[in-house]
Amino acid sequence: MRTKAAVAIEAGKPLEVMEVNLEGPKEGEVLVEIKATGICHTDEFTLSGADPEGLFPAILGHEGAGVVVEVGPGVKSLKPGDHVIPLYTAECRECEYCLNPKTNLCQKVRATQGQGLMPDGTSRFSMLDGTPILHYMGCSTFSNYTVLPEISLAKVREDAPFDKICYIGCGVTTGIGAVLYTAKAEIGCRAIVFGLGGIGLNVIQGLRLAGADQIVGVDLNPAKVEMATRFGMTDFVNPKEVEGDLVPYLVNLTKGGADYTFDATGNVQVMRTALEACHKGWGESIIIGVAPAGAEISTRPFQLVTGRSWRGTAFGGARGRTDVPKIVDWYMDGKIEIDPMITHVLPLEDINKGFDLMHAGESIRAVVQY
Ligand code: NAD
Ligand code: 022
Ligand code: ZN
Ligand code: ZN
Repeated sequence: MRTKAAVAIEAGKPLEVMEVNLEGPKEGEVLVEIKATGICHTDEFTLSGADPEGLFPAILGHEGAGVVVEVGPGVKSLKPGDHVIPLYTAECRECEYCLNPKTNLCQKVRATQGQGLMPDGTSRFSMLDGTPILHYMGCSTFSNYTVLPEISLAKVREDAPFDKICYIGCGVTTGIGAVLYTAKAEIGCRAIVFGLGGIGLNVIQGLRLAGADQIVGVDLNPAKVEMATRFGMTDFVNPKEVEGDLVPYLVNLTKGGADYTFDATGNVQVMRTALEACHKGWGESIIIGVAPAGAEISTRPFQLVTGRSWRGTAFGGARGRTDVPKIVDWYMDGKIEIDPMITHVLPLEDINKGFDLMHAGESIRAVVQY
């Protein structure tokens, strides 16, 4: 078939909206009509050329929601008409990783996904002249129709609006999951969230859900205060307005250090501050932000010897097929909010404007509606 898609032709160039060829689903694969897709940081990271593993030409996009159109041979868990959210972290439920409760990093399709290919080692997308186009993070949601492995789709309820739940495909689940699945934060805890963007705001609402007593937000941009307060932030700190070292200031504010800190900036200096602002003896710091290629973190080992832990999370530690449908329910039940964070809605033709808005820090989340 043919479908309209925004294609990343090469690094550093805007996406080009065009018709492309899409082959039908093979063994274990599913054809999905994408109804809405969010524009997230890593799409821009890849398009800009900063990602050393970035491949071209490719159809980017890893945050979306849509409807199953056709299932390939052997597909048992989905049927045409089912509503789904694509998963850049699959859940096969049978690999060594899926069987270990300590991780969500299913490895079943990891190798081919990283090469921009389907599990059989080929691509379903091509240019009208036949040039192959690569998949991206197993999702390629910047296409009106896309093909994914069955294990890379979460089936969700049919009354949930696509233009909102697409955000659960990355930002919402990453932020809330980091609190509930990775940190397993307890009622009454104190926490600090560094970076109040599309991820940090969801960490804040995850902490509110967990029953945290104190939720300190840290950001260089005071324009983030209003939204963060709405989502549950109790104290705001602008590092530019703190005289002297930020660590003792935060330790004092949290009465000895935070039980949990979260980096949602991707800045390695911030990651160090986040670790050191943890409480002696038990504080845990969780890295969510993806740092530039080759970056390194450092601290004095004494910080760890004295009982602080440094951890990280991918996709909030969520097991997509199991946890994403629950998060959609939480949204529909009013336990979490999404609507105020979707600051812009655009047609596919304007997708590059969405990247500009993100770059300028003007959007929390821009969503493309097909
Ligand atoms: P964003 O740009 O919307 O937000 C980042 C925020 O950090 C901004 O508000 C900015 O003002 C603030 N900031 C920047 N430098 C700062 C500093 N030195 N001190 C304090 N605040 C600072 O980005 P986002 O969409 O929220 O994503 C945040 C990070 O999370 C990115 O690195 C992204 O790649 C990563 N991410 C990771 C995962 C995962 O699974 N681990 C998933 C999604 C996103
Ligand atoms: C999503 N991310 C950033 C913004 N939006 C993001 C980027 C990378 C990861 C998670 C979220 C990530 C963390 C750890 C890994 N990845 C490796 C997991 C593994 O090796 O099993 C990651 C993922 C997918 C891909 C690359 C890196 C990919 O498909 N190319 C989950
Ligand atoms: Zn993302
Ligand atoms: Zn698995």
